[in-house]
Amino acid sequence: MTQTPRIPVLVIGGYLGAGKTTLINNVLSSATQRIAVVVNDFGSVNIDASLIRERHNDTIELTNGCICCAVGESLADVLFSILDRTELPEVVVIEASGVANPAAVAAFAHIEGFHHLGNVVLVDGTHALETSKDPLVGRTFALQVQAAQLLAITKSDQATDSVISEVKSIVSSLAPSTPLVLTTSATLSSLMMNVAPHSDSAVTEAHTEFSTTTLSHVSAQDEKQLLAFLQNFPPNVVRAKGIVQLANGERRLVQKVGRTISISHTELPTTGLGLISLK
Ligand SMILES: Nc1nc2c(ncn2[C@@H]2O[C@H](COP(=O)(O)OP(=O)(O)O)[C@@H](O)[C@H]2O)c(=O)[nH]1
Ligand SMILES: [Mg+2]
Ligand SMILES: [Zn+2]
Repeated sequence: MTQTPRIPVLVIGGYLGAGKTTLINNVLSSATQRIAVVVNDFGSVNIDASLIRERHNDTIELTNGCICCAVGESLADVLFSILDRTELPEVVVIEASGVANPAAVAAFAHIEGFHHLGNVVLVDGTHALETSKDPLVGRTFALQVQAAQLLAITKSDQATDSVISEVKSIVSSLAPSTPLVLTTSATLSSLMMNVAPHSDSAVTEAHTEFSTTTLSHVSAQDEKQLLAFLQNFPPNVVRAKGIVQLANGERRLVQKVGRTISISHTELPTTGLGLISLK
């Protein structure tokens, strides 16, 4: 009988825009292990997979639905197909969707052939005060924090010390015994070593408070017009991302998290804009 491989699975969770893709990209740029990345996007525009794929071939995308509930079965299929490979990855990293309960995603990591290393849950230092108190999404946020074996507060470079300490106290009150680190651009290898042993409980619910939309034909004259367009989104649009063409043919990667907008050059093809809104 051949020995069954047990591939460690690390789940990266955290609310919309918390910095999951950024973290994974940072890790991949210095990783020495063979890592397979599975990226789940709640919206239909999965630029995360393209952003990761720019640096990393072994990237599998699961778009248009959340793996902790709606498209759960396809995550199982992806994991089974990884086991069929002749050369197995040494680690599987799953980027959960921003609305997912990481505990429910982690349940898949108990498929035979894998073992669950842990859930690293990112908390956006610049938005967590609002998100945690929001009547619609506060519970999603709390479930994510409580599912963590390791918590990381991101964007600490963009928030004041007093905001960060408030975020810390909210997070610690939700998960008093979970280790918490502060990052501007954490590396997963150092995070992984801090993931403690744990047990999982899977909670699966549909995320009825969120809806997704794709604006397929967004174009803008220039960056200024693009910025104005993004600033005018109604406040219930909590996340937007995509690649948009300007009149001069150049393309821009657009990221909007809450009120924070970033626009940067990209050579990737246009995707339109994927929006996630609160109903
Ligand atoms: N200033 C700052 N921005 C960050 C940090 N991490 C992520 N971001 C930005 O936050 C936005 C959302 O990041 P992304 O990784 O796509 O979040 P995800 O939706 O959780 O995957 C992007 O514009 C990132 O550049 C950080 O540590 N500091
Ligand atoms: Mg992402
Ligand atoms: Zn889900």
